[in-house]
Amino acid sequence: MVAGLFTFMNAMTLICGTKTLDLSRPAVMAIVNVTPDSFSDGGQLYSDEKVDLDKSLRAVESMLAEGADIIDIGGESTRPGASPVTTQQELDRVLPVVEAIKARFDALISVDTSTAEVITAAAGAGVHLINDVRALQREGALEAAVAASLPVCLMHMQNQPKSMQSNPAYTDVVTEVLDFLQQRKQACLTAGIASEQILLDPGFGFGKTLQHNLALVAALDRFVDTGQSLLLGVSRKTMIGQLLDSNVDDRLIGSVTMALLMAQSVAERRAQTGCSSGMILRVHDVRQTVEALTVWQRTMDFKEEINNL
Ligand code: 8Y7
Repeated sequence: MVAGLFTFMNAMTLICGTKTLDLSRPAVMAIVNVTPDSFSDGGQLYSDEKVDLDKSLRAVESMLAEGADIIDIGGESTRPGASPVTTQQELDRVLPVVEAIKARFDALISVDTSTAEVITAAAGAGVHLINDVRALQREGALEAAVAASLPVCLMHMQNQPKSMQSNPAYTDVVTEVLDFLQQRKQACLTAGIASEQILLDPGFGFGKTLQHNLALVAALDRFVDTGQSLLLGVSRKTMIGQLLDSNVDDRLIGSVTMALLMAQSVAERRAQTGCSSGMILRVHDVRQTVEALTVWQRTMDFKEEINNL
């Protein structure tokens, strides 16, 4: 087969413990917040101040049916201004949901956490990927991730959730975010995590103004050129709201459009450079994102086919 513009040169596979994730095409990570206070879906999976397992399982079931490749379970809200949770609270929120999903579905699960104990317990319960908005900087987190032998996503955040949106400032946002991610990647390599197991994420909205976020979207080529697989999340975020002047419930089309645009620019850069790494899009609206990606991919595949005739 001739590799054309929109197929990656060497289809890549992420080894996720007992499962593998095909990253030759953009993968969709579905957001499942088991928090009472997340910004767009907080409390939806809560009843009587506790995680509602039945509701959570129904949400996961639909997301899988809609084509989610990964289920991302988070027990700490990182929305701007959110208060920290204790390790015990996080464990109590996350573990029962992970265990229930494992018992019922054959899903690829990621855990959204920065806490060493949660990484270790979640890995013990059989999760497949670690998604850390603090890039494994917390005490013991890197060691716990190494011991778990799972892929890790390192995300950039300026400051902490409580204060990050008060006055984000950079001299050169793209270079600073890239430098940080390279430095955290190096720490992971030194600790013994393989390069192919490290995903990088610019962290849209985490200590960033609209201008900063748009500068990062415009510079995706430079993130692709790191050779690492990328995880990108803009779903329902404030940046979409700012572009549309819309509330969190009216950001669906904007979020899907931005996701598709990022998928397109990453794919194009990869085709130009022959880079084989993958991309994961982290979203709330699985069905709509999968539909958009499918239409795009099918069209690009057709174009490639006729160009190869
Ligand atoms: C991201 C994330 C959130 C993101 C990665 C939200 C946990 C806020 N955003 N993880 N988490 N990347 N890797 O809007 O952009 O969902 S929480």
